[in-house]
Amino acid sequence: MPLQIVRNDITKMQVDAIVNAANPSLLGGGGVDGCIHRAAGPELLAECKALGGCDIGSAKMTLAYRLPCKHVIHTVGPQYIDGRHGERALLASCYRASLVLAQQAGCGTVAFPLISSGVYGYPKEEALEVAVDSIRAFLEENELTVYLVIFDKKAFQIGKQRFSDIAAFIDDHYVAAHTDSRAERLRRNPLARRNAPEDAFLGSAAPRPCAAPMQAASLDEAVRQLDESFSEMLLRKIDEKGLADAQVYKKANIDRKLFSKIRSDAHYRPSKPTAIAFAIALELPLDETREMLMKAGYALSRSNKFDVIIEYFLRRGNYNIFEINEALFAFDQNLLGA
Ligand code: AR6
Repeated sequence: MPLQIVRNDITKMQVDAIVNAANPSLLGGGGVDGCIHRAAGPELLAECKALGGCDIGSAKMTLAYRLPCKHVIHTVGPQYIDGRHGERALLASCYRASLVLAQQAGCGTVAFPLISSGVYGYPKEEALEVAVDSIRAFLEENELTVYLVIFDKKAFQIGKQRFSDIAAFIDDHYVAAHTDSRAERLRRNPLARRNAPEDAFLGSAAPRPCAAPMQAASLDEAVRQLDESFSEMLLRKIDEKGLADAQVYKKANIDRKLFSKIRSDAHYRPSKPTAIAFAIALELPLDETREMLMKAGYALSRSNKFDVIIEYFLRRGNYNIFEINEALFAFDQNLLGA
């Protein structure tokens, strides 16, 4: 998956390069900078001393010494004043400059902390948005795997405001399906369902019946009469929409190798997050998404928080996979993509 949000200590990431949220002296400090210097050992500071500092929004690269990665890219984020002092452009420039350096050094995998969101005071939600937007823009043109490493979920209150309407949607649908006494009554007395208008929505979540009854005379024949597969439907939809393969797999946050595998194997069975990622990249409405998932043997249910969050976005026609992944992350769910 080209962009993944993970919870970890960045000094533990086994990638080609990790990024340090440094200060203009590059001589170490607190926060993630302190962690990286402690884990790398004194040789890192010695190399940093020779770099002559770094401007805000720029980046410089060193070796990683005792860290499990190959390089450390030191970038200097802006100190947040009020958002009207060019902070956003400078922060975006940190991500871009670091990614350019990583690519020039031949790195295939890079891990970022949430730059400026600690000592430098950038509000975490906005810092996350700038990080995701900047990384996504770079990945549209370049093939890299990027990890955005979130250290402290508790301090990171993204669930609170930005996703409050998703939380409400989950409460209404997922929680109701599990705890609502009304749902329990309906389970015991399915006939009551007919008189329950608000249940039309729940009903629409049920899997659709198969299009045509099976006509095969023997099992052998039945197996030969398989419907269009997931991979065939995917390729057909790409063609129907006049899209290029790369547009779709990049939008789906899927790497090229996996896409080639799916393209060359008509019976490839993707994971559920991968199948959904393609449906989202193709901007399929809810019913077609369900159909595509069914081809891979999956359904969207109201008994699963992950599914309810996906449904929330599909119902709103929001096909921004990175935004969906931020929400999935906030609710501790698997992310979309490979
Ligand atoms: N792994 C991943 N993320 C971490 C880790 C870690 N081990 N430790 C902290 N974070 P900050 P800044 C997160 O303050 O705001 C230093 O003194 C942390 O939760 O490290 O860019 C420098 O020398 C926060 O979300 O960097 C500069 O003077 C994010 O990393 C100044 O701080 C960034 O927090 C830079 O401030």
